[in-house]
Amino acid sequence: MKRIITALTFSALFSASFAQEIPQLGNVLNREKTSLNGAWNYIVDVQEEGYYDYRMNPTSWGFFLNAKPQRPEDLIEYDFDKAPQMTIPSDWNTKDEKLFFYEGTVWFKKSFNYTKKQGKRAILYFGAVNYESYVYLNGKKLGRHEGGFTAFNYDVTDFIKDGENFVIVKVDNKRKAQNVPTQIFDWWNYGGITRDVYIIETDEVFVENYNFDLNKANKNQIFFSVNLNKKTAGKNVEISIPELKIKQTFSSDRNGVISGVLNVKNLTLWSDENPKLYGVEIKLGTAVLKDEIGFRTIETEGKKLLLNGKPIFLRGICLHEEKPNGGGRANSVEDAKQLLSWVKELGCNFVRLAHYPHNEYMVREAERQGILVWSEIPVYWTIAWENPGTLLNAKRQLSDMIARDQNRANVIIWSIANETPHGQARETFLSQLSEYAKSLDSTRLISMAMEVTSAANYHNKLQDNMNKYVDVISFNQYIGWYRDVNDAPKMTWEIPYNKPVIISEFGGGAKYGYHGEKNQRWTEEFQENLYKENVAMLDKIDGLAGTTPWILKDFRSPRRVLNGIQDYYNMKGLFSDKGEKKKSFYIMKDWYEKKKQDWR
Ligand code: GCB
Repeated sequence: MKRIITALTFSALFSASFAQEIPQLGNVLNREKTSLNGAWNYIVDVQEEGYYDYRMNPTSWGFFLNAKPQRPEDLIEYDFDKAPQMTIPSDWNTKDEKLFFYEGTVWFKKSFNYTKKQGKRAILYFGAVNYESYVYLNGKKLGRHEGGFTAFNYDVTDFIKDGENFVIVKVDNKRKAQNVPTQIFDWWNYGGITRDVYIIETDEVFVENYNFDLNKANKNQIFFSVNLNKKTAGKNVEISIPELKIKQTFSSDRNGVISGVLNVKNLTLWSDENPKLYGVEIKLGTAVLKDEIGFRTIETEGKKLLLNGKPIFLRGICLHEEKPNGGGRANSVEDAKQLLSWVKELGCNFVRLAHYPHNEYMVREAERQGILVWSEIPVYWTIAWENPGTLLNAKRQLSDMIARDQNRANVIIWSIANETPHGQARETFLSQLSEYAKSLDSTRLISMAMEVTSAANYHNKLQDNMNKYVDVISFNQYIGWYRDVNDAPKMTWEIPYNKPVIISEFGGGAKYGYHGEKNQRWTEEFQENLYKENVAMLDKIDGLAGTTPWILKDFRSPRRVLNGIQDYYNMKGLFSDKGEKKKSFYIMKDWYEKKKQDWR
């Protein structure tokens, strides 16, 4: 059984001075809540004037005070209510054309009416804010959060009022060397409040998070664990799974934890072919938290990957969290459905959600559709390996990612890094991350996208000291793009570890509708040929358990500046940004069709 994941320890360590930050609540989508999505006013603050002014005149100036002139002669040089509005959640880059390339500070304000409810706690929740945020309620600081793709929440019961309230968030997406990710990365640094904002209403004692796991050794047993927000003994929690005729009451221990085993019969296991979910209800007092949970096992055996004890081949694809058609950051069921419809057309049963945790809609929709998930934290390329704060930050992002998705049956791999240059400091850092991930969740597999470093005489040998810290060996290779495509047929591969192998990236760029000879860069024919050569080569890799080519659709990146071809898009998509299929799509689709037949 694994430990239930709450981010408590890390919240405490990481932002010790802000007492109101509480562990991330699980299953936020199904809780009683008021949405703060919608129109927010915003002020672009290139020079951090919002702070500077506060230092000059702390009684009235800091932007977070939302001050208004009291007398005609009062000087206040900002006014949120006269500032433009932006729909939240979103990213400022695609919502305001003046901010397309902007990386810096923007202040956001939302006023809202609230009626306090007797005996209820109010928790202010942010699904994600990229990258650093300072949050204030009615002029009082709640806390600071770092990391652009994970959720955080504050208990605001003592800060919220009856009647009008205002939340102000200072968002800063400037790149910094010690950040996770660091300064250089190959995707758009979409800034803003990019996921949902809610006030969640709970009882005084409430279920903070929970997990349910199938016992690997006995598929008639489900382990479960429920965490209350308070260390209170003797609280009764009723667990029901009506379809399995389970309805049992358990009592909390003195740590406010309820754990046990549910005995079940004739369980239908969740799989890519039959994504069966069971309605689960967790009742504490009159509060009922509902979820839909699937039960399955995921393990390795030598070079095999076993889902529910049976070998599986992962027919995957990488994707970024980006709306189709230049629309910026994705964050809705509709976005998820659109992107996953392309994934399905390709014949996939697996997605690598690169290179950071994606929104909850995506993971849940994939789960409903029987699509397995690789979920990753943005430890990408060169990280400040020797900076203790960077490690703490990466660990926090890891525990928050796990805390949110620990009940999703489709998530089978936690990835701790992508393409990190070898060295002692990197290994010290990553081995700690891996051990930490295992200590939080022993039921899933750990991996990371490695690189092949030696390729002498067309012999590729993977050598990475991190091999012992992962359950699945994954690596990226770009033969045909960053290396000559004619090399592909000559290549031999040696992966000297007795673990399943996933090729976590391969591919090359093409502009949809641009045609020519197969040796002409950027044509669909070039990319098509690259895919043909690659799949033929991949078939020769011993222990190949899956592939996730790079990438589902073209996506925005500031690195990709070739005019007339890239225009700030990475063009390696099998689909264009508008969803047009390039020729390479059909190569991959056919190959996956064969894999599906072969692995039946
Ligand atoms: C990689 C990176 C990915 C890039 C890709 C590329 O190896 O992992 O983030 O976008 O290559 O297009 O070069």
